[in-house]
Amino acid sequence: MSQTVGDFLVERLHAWGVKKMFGYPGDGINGVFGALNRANGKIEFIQARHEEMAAFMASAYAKFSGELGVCIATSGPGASHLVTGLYDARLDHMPVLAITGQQARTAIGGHCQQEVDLPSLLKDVAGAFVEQASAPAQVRHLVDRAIRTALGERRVTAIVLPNDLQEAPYQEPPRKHGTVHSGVGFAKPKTMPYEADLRRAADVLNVGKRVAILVGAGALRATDEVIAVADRLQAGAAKALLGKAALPDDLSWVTGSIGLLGTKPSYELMMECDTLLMIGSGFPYSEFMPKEGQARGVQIDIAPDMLSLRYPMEVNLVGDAAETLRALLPLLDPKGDGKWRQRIADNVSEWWKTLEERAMVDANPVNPQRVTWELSPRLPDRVIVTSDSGSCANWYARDLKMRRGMMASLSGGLASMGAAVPYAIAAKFAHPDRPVIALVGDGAMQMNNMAELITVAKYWRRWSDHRWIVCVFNNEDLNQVTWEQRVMEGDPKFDASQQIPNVPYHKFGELIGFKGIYVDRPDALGVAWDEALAADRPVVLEVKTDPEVPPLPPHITFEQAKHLTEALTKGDPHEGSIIKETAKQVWASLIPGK
Ligand SMILES: Cc1ncc(C[n+]2csc(CCOP(=O)(O)OP(=O)(O)O)c2C)c(N)n1
Ligand SMILES: [Mg+2]
Repeated sequence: MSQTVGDFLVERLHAWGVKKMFGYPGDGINGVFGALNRANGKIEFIQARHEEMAAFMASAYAKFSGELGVCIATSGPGASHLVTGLYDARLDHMPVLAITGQQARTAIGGHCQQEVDLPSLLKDVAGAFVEQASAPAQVRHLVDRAIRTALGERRVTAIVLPNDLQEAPYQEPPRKHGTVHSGVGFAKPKTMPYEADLRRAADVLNVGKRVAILVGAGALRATDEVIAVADRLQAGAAKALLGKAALPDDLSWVTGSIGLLGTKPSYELMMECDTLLMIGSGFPYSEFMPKEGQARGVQIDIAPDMLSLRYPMEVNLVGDAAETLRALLPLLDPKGDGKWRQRIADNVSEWWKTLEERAMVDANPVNPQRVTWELSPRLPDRVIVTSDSGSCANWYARDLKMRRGMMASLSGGLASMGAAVPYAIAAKFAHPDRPVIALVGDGAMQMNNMAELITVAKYWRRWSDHRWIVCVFNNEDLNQVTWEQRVMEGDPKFDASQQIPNVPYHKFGELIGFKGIYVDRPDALGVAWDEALAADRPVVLEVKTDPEVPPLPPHITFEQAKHLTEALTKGDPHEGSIIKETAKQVWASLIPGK
């Protein structure tokens, strides 16, 4: 059989170094699946339960491996299912290529079954490059450009392949007018600011007396460099959610997460600094940043469009974090008396005590903060942790102490529910020898994570480390939003939208061959984590948690507090069960600095 366009596509992806592809089949893309089959495992196909999950996997694979993520789906519904997962990659600046099928070229425009205008549908999310192929000789440069653009610009790109074209004989572009002759290969550039701009940055940083650093995902591969610069400047450092693994939490001057899900020392660091150095972060909430004019700012980012976006910076450096910091370091003067850093360290150690107290408060039946608090010291070396969007993201952000060598991520920019399990699956395909833990709310479990456990059941035996744990926070509530209704809007809980059915998640795990563990007593948590981490197979650890423990920001505003009070007095159906101790914590955290 001569080489089809499908065969060529697989061959070309392989030439680009693509090793894995996440997706779901359908007749609109059968020509490529036939080719994948004929290619005898040259590219491993990983079958998700749903195309959105495959796109989340591609996004997370890019995050955890540092390589291109690839997902594939059929025409029409398969392609439209991909969209949310692709937006996750887009908003977190991940290089992802989506390949989708399409109706036959002869049928396009004919209101055919499963015919969707895919270039238009994908135009926003894959705006950097989205093309529908119409001739065999075109496919070579479509693949080359789509991959080079995705890698070079850290964007989502898409190729739409009509199904008849996939089966057509491949043809190299003939040497004639109107053809394109592209090639394979991309070498990541070393992106560095000019010396004069580094000096301007150093001038700002050298005169600062109280330097605050904010790191994000862009600093994940610059841990040593950030530490060296922070030590030289005697600075404290806060971490945006996607940069959680950029700095270990056992350093006394690391204040942990920032923002709504963040810590009080991070808030204080930002409110009290006179100089801000922001590295590889698009952290969106400016109310957690210094007030305009309070601090002089220097920012380093690989993407020019992310500079001076959240705070007006004096020096804006386009550069790779590690390279730029390495070049900056010799220009920085060692700083003074260490008082600022000591103050930060004192705040941090105070805060860890507060977190412990909060985790130990009695709740009905289990305080969700205790779940992550007990996990934190038990985190195995080199673990990869993922979290879903929901109240568990608060506990993930605050309670888990990262150590050197660990990885952690979630759907950051899009903050989509349903990402934790596909992220944790992709983590295993990127690093089969690492233990993986996913933290998930029951709502997100019901939405789609539960089905994706079947994917784990299908593949876990081929992972060299079998530890794959999903911890489900069963609170029968869409709790993060319940609290947002109460605190942000001052409304009582709307049971019709918030209450969700009780499901025995651990039993579902057992049904499909996992170990199931159920915990409804706080003192059983430690043992449960130990058991889960010692298991020889994937685990569903289900914890019955209390929905009345508020996942409030470290410092909530007076307005929000007032709304909370109103909600409590306006006949919230759960008014009576708001535990007294928790209410006290809430009030204690209202006043900044207290
Ligand atoms: C796809 C999607 N839909 C809706 C939301 C809004 N949302 C954010 S958190 C949340 C509640 C999540 O509930 P659950 O998973 O049970 O976690 P909990 O907050 O109860 O711990 C909702 C509805 C979202 N972020 N993503
Ligand atoms: Mg819930």
